[in-house]
Amino acid sequence: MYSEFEKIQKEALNSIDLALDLSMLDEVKNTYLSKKGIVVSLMSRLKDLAPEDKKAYGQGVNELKKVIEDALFDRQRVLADVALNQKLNEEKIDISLPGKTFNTAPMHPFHLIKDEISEIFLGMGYTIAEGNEIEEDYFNFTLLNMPENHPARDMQDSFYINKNTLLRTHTSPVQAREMQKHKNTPLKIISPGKVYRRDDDDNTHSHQFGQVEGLVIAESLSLGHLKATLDLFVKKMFGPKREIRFRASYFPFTEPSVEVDVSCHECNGKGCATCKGTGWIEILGAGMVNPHVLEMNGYDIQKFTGFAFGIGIERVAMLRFGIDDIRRFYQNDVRFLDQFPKR
Ligand code: FA5
Repeated sequence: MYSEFEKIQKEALNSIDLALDLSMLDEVKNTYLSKKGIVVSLMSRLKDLAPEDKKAYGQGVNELKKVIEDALFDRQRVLADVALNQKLNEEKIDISLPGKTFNTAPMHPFHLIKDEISEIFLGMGYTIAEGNEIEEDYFNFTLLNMPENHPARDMQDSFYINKNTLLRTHTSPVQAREMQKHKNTPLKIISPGKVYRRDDDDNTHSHQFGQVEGLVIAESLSLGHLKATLDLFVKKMFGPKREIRFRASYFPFTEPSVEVDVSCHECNGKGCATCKGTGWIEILGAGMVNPHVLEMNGYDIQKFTGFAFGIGIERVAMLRFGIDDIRRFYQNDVRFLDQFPKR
């Protein structure tokens, strides 16, 4: 009888050794240890044995069962390791391969210069105020001293959405909005953004362009403060060599008003097609805030004075990069755009 156990044990251990994967090992387990397996059928013979033989027989079957279980357990661990390693090998990622490169677009010169202008003024302690591209007539004109039928509206007459709403013609309505918001307290803001107006479309004019508005309100400001601020801006933007000039001008919302020109990059001031023979390119309008505008927007003119400016973003970019035609900003020609740095 015990030699039968030995034979079964030998066969079982041999089958376990020969199992090459977990499913083969499962089959071996079923053969010996399942409900219909060899070990259970050996145990079922117990009831037919003589009482004095039962103990030794039972022990023999249990030992056989234990040996098979242990061997199955050991082999199961080995085969599980083999399976895991095989899986890891199959799924191996070769991290030495070069990564995928994505073609990123260069920065658009409009945004390069808009950011650079902003940086210069942030460095002087200005903060950025947001404005609306769709603006009320009241803020775009009336609160800036251009009531209905004022002739100065003609210079910027624009794209109306309805009688009282238009695409803003300049960033100056931000002045009125900020003054209304901060009533009668000092202000030092810039506001970059897009503006739209009915205008010639030529080398230096577009019906859509960008401006950076600036507004400072404090006690005892003078034209000298404005001049020093713009002089510093121009030197930081173009370097000390390019010449600038202040030209007396007129805006209903500033008094006195000036226009600032920079010597033409194409001809160095001699006169060419780009500067229409003048040798200069206008980059911004500015002036001392008209006291009437301060008053209309809630400021005490006995206490406060202000200066303001509106810088043309494309004009500055044209001078900085030597761009001959403003229309290039809006033609999306990659040969033009690819010349600018990536970020
Ligand atoms: C204004 O728009 C005033 N709001 C500026 C201002 C602000 C004056 C605060 C006083 C105080 P002007 O129309 O001149 O002014 O435009 C300002 C700048 O925008 C110009 O100097 C020029 O650089 C740019 N610009 C004007 N029109 C065009 C155009 N059609 N295409 C491209 N740039 C333009």
